[in-house]
Amino acid sequence: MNILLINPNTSTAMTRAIADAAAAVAAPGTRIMATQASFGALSIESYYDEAYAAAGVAEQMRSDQARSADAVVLACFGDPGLDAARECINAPVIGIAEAAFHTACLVAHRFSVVTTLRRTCPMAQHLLQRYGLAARCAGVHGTDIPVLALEACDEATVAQIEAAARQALAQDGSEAIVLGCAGMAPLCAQLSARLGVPVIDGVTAAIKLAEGLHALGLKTSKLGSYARPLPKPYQGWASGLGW
Ligand code: 5HY
Repeated sequence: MNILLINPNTSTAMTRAIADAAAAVAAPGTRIMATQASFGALSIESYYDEAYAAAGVAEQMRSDQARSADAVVLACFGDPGLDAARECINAPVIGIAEAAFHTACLVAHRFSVVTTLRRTCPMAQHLLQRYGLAARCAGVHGTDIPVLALEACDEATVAQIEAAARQALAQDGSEAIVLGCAGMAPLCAQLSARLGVPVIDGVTAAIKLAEGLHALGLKTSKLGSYARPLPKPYQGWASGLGW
């Protein structure tokens, strides 16, 4: 199967790291095609960044790669543009936050989220409410590690995330950790070994969920909310992006 992996930010280095993490868990017959938004923020750390990221995802969903993919994974923890992306194709579209939350629910009674800037914590809390999983999340914790600082993956950063995760497990009484940034994907195995609890990274969780949906022959329902966008003129810089 072919999975299109879209990094909604415009960091080529992060796209490469995310693609490597995805390829490391992909089944032998799974081909990962990695791409990123053609415009927008180098890292997504605010509602403003996210607004353009959603548009960047929507633009990528018009590509031939998206149209021919057996599944699409959106590799940003805010799941920007997820609903719009599901309207564009029949194949499943999976956001890494939704994938991580559901996966954590399968291995723990309650989980905690450890993410980047504290200001992004409400975004994760909003997603938990939207996905109906708020009761299974015991807490969302920021580390104030900037997204792009994760590209270095240095020991100090790993130790800071580990410490935040230990504090979350103790404070929340949770039993698993969800990593709240696609850029943390390369740290997942190392953190799980250090913490001794399940640590879930949304990128790899989404890849395996996509493979499962494909194996089951499941595609996005087009009965209503995810039907194709309605054809209409688009004006200004978005002219040509209409359906
Ligand atoms: C992400 N931002 O996964 C999110 C993480 C965050 O550029 N890639 C980003 O902090 O919301």
